[in-house]
Amino acid sequence: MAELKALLFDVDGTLADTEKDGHRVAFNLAFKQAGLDWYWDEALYGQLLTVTGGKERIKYYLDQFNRDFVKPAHFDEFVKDLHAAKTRFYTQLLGEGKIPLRPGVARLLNEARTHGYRLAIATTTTPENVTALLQSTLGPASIDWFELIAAGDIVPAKKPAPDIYVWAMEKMALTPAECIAFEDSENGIRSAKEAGLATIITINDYTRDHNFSNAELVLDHMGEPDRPFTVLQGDAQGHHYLNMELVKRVHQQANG
Ligand code: XBP
Ligand code: MG
Repeated sequence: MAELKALLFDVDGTLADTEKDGHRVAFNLAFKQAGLDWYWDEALYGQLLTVTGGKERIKYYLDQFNRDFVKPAHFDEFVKDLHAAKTRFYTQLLGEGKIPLRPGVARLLNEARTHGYRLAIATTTTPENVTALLQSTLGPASIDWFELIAAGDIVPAKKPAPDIYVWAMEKMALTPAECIAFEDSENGIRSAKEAGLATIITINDYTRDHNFSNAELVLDHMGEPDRPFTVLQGDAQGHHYLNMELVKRVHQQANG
């Protein structure tokens, strides 16, 4: 049986609740700055999350929810510029310390490092967004905790395609049986599962009704010793917060 060597983390929704008060707000600021009258409220944004990737999401919005908008010439450039502005607003919001890590995330990362596990990020978001989040929550040195930050357009097919996980494991010379993934969404678990990975889910408000039937474990959050998680699916084997012992057991059972 393969030994667990690496933990692969999604970012948005998993490490932090970035969507509603981060990405969504940044998109709206970018639209306003560009003189567009578009506004993505919380409910609409939930629907737009069907599509991963900010540029892809803007195009999906226009195709599905704002068909009257007359697309300018050089449409791809227009979307790219709008998205670059969104990234500036988003990283600025993170820099202001507005978005904390979810419960248990910092603790689990520290424990994994102490025990010599390899860490990596596999996300569809823009690379600058990942470094800004790590910097603002765990400090500048934390970027080096991660052997690899696989992010954004590095693979053309974003989640739910498995490509970002496959790419990360190839770079790290690891097999799926040597890794475990942490995700929060249906697109995320589809990507991780298609890449052959055991997956632990922590849900959030946007993803609680998603289909996680093939997840090894589904929790409301990772939990802390004084803030137990609720198990929504799977067996937490008597644990009340996610630590490396439980992660290892989940991995073992999935790969046994
Ligand atoms: C995250 C996303 C991202 C962000 C926006 O998905 O879908 O697109 O919402 O980021 P996951 P960018 O958590 O599955 O990685 O605007 O930088 O693309
Ligand atoms: Mg996510």
